[in-house]
Parts: sequence; C-alpha cells; structure tokens
Amino acid sequence: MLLALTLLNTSQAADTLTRYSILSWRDLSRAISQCFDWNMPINMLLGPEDAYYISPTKEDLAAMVAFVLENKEKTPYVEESWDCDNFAREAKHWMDVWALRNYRNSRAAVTVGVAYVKLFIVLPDGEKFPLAYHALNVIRRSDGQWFFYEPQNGQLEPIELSLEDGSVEVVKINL
Ligand SMILES: [Ca+2]
Repeated sequence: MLLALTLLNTSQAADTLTRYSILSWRDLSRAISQCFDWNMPINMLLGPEDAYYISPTKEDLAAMVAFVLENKEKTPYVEESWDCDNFAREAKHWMDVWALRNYRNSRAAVTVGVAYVKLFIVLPDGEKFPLAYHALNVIRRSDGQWFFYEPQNGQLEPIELSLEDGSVEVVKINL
C-alpha cells in the first residue's frame, strides 16, 4: 500500500511538471508566505495584483527564459537608472509577453514576480552580516517549485539554495 502511494505521488509529481497549474490570488499569496518565509499581504495594496495565476511547466519555463534572452534590450548596467530592479522588471515584462502569447485562453497571469531581497554574508558559524539590497525575479513552476531567476546572468536556481543558508531574505514580492 505504501509503495502504491509512493508510486502514485511520484506519478502525480511528474504530471505537474508537464501540466499547467492554476492558483487563485489567495492561494498564491499563501504559497508565497509559506515558501519565502515572508508574509505576503492578502490585499490589493501589497498582495497579488491579479485574480488567477498560471504556473509554467518545466518545458515552458525553459522557453520563457530563452524568450527573455532573445528579446531583452541588453542595456548595460547603469547605477540606479538601469540596475537590478530595472533588469528584473524587464525580465518579468518579457515573461508576461511570452505567457500572453502562449496561455492566451488561460485568463490567468503568469507566476513571475519581481522580488526585492536583502543579501547577507553568512560565516561558517552561522553569524551573518547585511551586505546589500537586491532585486531579481521569482518564478513558480507547475509542480510548486519556486526559482530565483537572476536576469543579469540568466541563472535559474531553486529558492531553497539561497534561503536555507540565510544569505537571502525577502523584503517584498510584486506579481
Ligand atoms: Ca533602478
């Protein structure tokens, strides 16, 4: 019985990588609060801006990232006027465009956000020191896995890698 349940769960997990997942704004807000250790407000002022959200499959996520690389301005870094927040908003824009073209009938926004985070230097003994504020993207895949996407170098990695060691703390997420 246990084996059967395990097999079922594995098969369900595989399904969610290839099938879209739709969340209401309330469920998205709860998922973000749970995954990022940051309480996303459930209101129009600071919470999700749309009613429903669609999460890309594994294949679609790869296509979205490629679409950003293909279309972005490639503007060099300019202090304040074209820095991390601008790169992150630009990447979100192109992912929104990709989703509009590919999920036109979903009537849902894509789960790509701009995350404002505080970075820390973490010493081996766990002591940490504030380093800087930063902006980058967060993306939820259809199986519920969240990723940080660094639009300045195209790197995509599971959020656990940065959150678990305490080197990144989320201050705000807009999506
Ligand atoms: Ca800026």
